[in-house]
Amino acid sequence: MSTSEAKEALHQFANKLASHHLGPLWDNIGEMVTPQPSNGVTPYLWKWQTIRKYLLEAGSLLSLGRASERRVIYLQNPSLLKEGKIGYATNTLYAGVQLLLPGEIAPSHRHSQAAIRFIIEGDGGAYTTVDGEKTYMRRGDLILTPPWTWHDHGHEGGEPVFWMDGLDVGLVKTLTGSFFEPYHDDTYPVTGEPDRSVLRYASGVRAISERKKYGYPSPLINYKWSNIQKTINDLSKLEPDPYDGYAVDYINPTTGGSADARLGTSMQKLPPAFHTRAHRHVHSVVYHVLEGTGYSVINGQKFEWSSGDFFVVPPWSWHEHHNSGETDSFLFSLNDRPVMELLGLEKEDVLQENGGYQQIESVFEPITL
Ligand code: GTQ
Repeated sequence: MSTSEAKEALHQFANKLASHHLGPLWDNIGEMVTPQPSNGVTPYLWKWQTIRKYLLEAGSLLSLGRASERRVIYLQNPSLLKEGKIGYATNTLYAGVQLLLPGEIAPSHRHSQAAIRFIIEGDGGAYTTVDGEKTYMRRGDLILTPPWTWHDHGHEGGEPVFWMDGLDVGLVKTLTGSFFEPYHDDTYPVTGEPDRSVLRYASGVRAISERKKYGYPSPLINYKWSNIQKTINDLSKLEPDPYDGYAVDYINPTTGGSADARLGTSMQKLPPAFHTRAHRHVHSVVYHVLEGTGYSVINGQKFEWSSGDFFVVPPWSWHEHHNSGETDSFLFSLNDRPVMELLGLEKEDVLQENGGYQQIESVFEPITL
């Protein structure tokens, strides 16, 4: 048999297999077992002013109730929008921004996805209840809604409140683990003292009544910005991390592990002119700029950001951050690192060339209003 005849015979053979819904590994191994993580997810950046403006517009168009459930505009990474897909921020992570107007209630429900909220704008009058514990939302707070806990949001204040929602929607969908249940009433009964977990666990100590609690979910549901900010500022007296600046992970105070078992959350401070070195890791990240001005270089592309913006670092992408403003920058981020670590898939690589900094090959142009 000549080479071309042998090729043709194999091609015919593959067709024969296909008619029985069988596949030849020798044609597809390269796509299954890639030398490095590759999933076609590209970095992207969304401007805060666009999201905020459209949310206020949604505020006058959409009323809240069971028909709408939540008033959220979410990040649709264009690289994940192919083939009629609804698109998330990365293949595992979903992030959106929710608007609640004074007096409104986003009705109680529970789901198997883990959720976190990071408060962007609020006067302290809005709250979430998590299995009956009511906690008030202030700018910069991180609030946990562990999987399968009842939660509703309400607003006793006078100004619109905006917060970031982060859920492991893509992960749970891929693993086919999604369950959802509405509560039979709009609100779940509030029990006990509001913010009791904050009162019991602030500052890394715990009330002695809590000694027997260990494991997931975290008994602390609101990581107050005032506490986190103080910790990060204290940390700034020490050496910064070269890849992340002055950075902390939000942790479960009973285990020392990630605050949420599946969703990783971090806060990092970059002082003026601070420039982190480039690294890459398997876990993907959604960043939200709490404060400051600067840029990040992701796979050679420059993404300029300022307060309120969101951007995505896909899996295994080189990235470094630079504060180009005159005040400290604070970056909140959501990631899937706990899952990657649990599954033994996490890996990190640091850039050796060029002193650890990437060459900027292009500048991302965000769509403006
Ligand atoms: O507030 O419970 O952005 O269930 C997506 C799903 C928010 C919520 C989202 C949700 C919620």
